[in-house]
Amino acid sequence: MSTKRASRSRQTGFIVQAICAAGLAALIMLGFAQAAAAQNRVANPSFETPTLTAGQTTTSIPSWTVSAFNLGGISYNTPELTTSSGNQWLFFNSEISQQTTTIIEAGQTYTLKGDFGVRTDRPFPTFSEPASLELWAGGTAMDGYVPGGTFIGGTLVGVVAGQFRPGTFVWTVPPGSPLVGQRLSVRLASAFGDEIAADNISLTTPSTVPTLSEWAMILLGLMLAGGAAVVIQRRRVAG
Ligand SMILES: [Ca+2]
Repeated sequence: MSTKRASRSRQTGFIVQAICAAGLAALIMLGFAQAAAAQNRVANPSFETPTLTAGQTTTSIPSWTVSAFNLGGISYNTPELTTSSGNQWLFFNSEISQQTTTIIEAGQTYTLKGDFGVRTDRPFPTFSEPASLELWAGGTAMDGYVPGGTFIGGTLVGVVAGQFRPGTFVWTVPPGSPLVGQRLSVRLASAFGDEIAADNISLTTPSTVPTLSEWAMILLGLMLAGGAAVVIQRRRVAG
């Protein structure tokens, strides 16, 4: 192989590496952007604040409002009930609510999720669907309720001793909805007043359509790749 050809081969190799690096960077940036778009709108969603140690419980539930009748709080994982979402979970026997900073947008789809369970040493249930996961619009979150708010909808989750089971409620804002512009709130309730546990609450919007900044990053990646391809072509012609 001649010196000139070897040099050209090295240059081509470098350009190919540069294209791969630019493509990888664009993908990473896109990944971050999509993660941001799927951001959970619920504060203290997994009840990991305040931080407890094994065996501890607290009646403090930051970022949430709680009914005066509630006898619950936050517990560290116990042998009677362990969650896959962090080290702590909520236990309650009445209502708990939180107003998010999310404003209802026309045509948007909101997905509310939560996991519910009960300790093996608190066996009930006579009833099969005791946990209520609810989405509300407007009003103010107070004392575990959303006074002045509009109940959008929700789901009932039957709990099983010793494990958390998921519940999901999806709402797409209908055309002409008078709720557009109002804040979304999340409310959890123990439908029959028995102690149940909750964890891993999330409120998200889909990220299937790239945002303007995502399109900009895709365009940047394509321009870098296209520019490098032109350079290779020119060097081949020159060689
Ligand atoms: Ca948790």
